Amino acid sequence: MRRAQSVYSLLFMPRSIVPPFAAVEACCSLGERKLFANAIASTYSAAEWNRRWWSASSPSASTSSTSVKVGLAGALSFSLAMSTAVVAKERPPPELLPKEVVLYQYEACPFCNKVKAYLDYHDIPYKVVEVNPFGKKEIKWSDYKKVPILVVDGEQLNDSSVIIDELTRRIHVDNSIVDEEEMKWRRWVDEHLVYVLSPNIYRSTSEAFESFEYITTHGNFSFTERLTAKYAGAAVMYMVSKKLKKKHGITDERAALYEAAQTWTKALDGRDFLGGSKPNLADLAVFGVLRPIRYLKAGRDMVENTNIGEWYQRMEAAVGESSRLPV
Ligand SMILES: N[C@@H](CCC(=O)N[C@@H](CS)C(=O)NCC(=O)O)C(=O)O
Repeated sequence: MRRAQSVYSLLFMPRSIVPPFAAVEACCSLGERKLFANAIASTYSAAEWNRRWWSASSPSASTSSTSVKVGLAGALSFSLAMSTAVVAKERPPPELLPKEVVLYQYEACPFCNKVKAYLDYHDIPYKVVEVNPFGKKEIKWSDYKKVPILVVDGEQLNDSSVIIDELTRRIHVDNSIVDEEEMKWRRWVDEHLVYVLSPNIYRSTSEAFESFEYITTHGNFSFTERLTAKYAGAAVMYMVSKKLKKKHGITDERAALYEAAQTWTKALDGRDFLGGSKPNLADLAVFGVLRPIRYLKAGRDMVENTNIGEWYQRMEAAVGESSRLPV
């Protein structure tokens, strides 16, 4: 795990190549669905977005007439609503809820998004402090210099998996059962899935721009940093992503993404979630790291070309509204 994490950091932070963009590279994926909706509002109307989603979920929908599409989308929407309505969020007993939770993060960081998916699903309210990746002055007080850092009632927790394990230990009344399958897939997320994302979101120059547009819009950058990161960052990451591909033996990044999505879908083995009728920590981890890319081209392609869409939609419904507190 340790090894994988440090390799990951190096992977996304070839400082020798682009020192100023270290953090941007480290966080190869891109922010929450809700926030992203604003970013893409100028590109897709809600109706257009729905159309894309549903035509992706159902091959027949994309080839049929508009009216059939609308009808099918409605029917699918309805049946999905029916099938997801029963999945309630898991709320910890109020007496176990922490009183104050602060997440130090980069909006686009996959590890931070894993933690957010966990907090959202468990309805644990949290404040967010967006760290400026250039100076990191927001975490000057900490010896640990990566994000996420979660401060729970004044206590600092570092590293996404440690944070999730520790919160689970605290809020779950019965957490004695070790689920090997869940652990295996959580490791798969940290050791495999995250590595496939970066080459995909910086795959072409236009995708690199799309990614940096989001990163720089939602991260904590000054005006000048934003401009520099956006243009130079996109160009650099386009090139760096080619190196990353090679380093991880990826020949076709999209094929690797689709394969990962199909591998995950296969692991579900007909269940709604890996956890059965409700998500477990592996479901939340996969969802957390995919959520930021879902509405980028890579994520759209993934949904259109694999069977992951229905599970993803169930997860969106199960995780529900974010419990992030307004500042
Ligand atoms: N194993 C850690 C990895 C955290 C990590 O690598 N975070 C990146 C951001 S995605 C980071 O903070 N890199 C250091 C930097 O930006 O300088 C975890 O799971 O939380």
